[in-house]
Amino acid sequence: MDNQSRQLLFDQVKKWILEAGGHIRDAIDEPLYIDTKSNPNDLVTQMDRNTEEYFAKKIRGKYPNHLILSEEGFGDEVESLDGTIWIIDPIDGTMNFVHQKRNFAISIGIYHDGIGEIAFIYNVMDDVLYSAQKGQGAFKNDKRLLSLENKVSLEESIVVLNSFWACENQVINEKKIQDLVKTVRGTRSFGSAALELAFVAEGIVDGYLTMKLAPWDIAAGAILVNEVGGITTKANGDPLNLLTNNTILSGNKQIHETISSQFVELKK
Ligand code: 2AM
Ligand code: CA
Ligand code: CA
Ligand code: CA
Repeated sequence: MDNQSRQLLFDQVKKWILEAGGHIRDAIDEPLYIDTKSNPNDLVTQMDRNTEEYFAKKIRGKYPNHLILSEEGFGDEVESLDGTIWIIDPIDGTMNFVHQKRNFAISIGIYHDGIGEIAFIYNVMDDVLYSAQKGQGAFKNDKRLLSLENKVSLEESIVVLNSFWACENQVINEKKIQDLVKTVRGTRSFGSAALELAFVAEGIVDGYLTMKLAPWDIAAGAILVNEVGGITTKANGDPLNLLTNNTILSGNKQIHETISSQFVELKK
């Protein structure tokens, strides 16, 4: 994608995401209709669906050749990363949205032939917009984010980790995760993968390890982290596959290398 096309697209996405966020803020105290999906804790509301439908209509109206890969069913059956693909999570952190009415985000990553071109993560209630364009750095509102410092030791780092993975589980050796918890300065869990990746890019946490995320959870965040010199891969260091679920390890390069080589032992 050339710089001018990317900039035009970027400006359009920015307008739409701010508008969609405004709609959510305006309706934040209206009654929610909450359904469950794969299990009783897997929530979805009319706001998730309405927001995704808003983007799908706008995109199909203006960019009929683009494809949409999204969570709530308004997107396309995307089977390859060829062409221009919008990877959208209309509300990332639905549990936070329902229980806290804050700490959730709209996440949009735009990929062209598999290359991350544009990223937006919008913390709706705080009105904080993280954004990036390929090769041009990352921003928090109008402020450019600094390059990640690679010399932070694990002992002085804060790592985002859901405590679930330190409990007995089928996916990762929990003893090693317990070692990680004991080694780092602190752990955090914010309940929105998109915001957690944005926090890695902002440098307010140093790493993020989790075992199951969908493409729309990570598409924008991986671009943001990349633009500040960090790295996002599967937990074992393999490249991400944006067409399937992934395990995730993100952070500055040093923390990434230390965690993946010393603390990640997958069970299968
Ligand atoms: P969501 O709110 O859009 O569903 C919560 O720790 C994070 O994990 C959120 O980003 C949440 O996204 C995501 N998440 C929740 N359930 C998931 C699942 N079954 N697969 C992948 N990601 C999930
Ligand atoms: Ca969900
Ligand atoms: Ca999500
Ligand atoms: Ca979602």
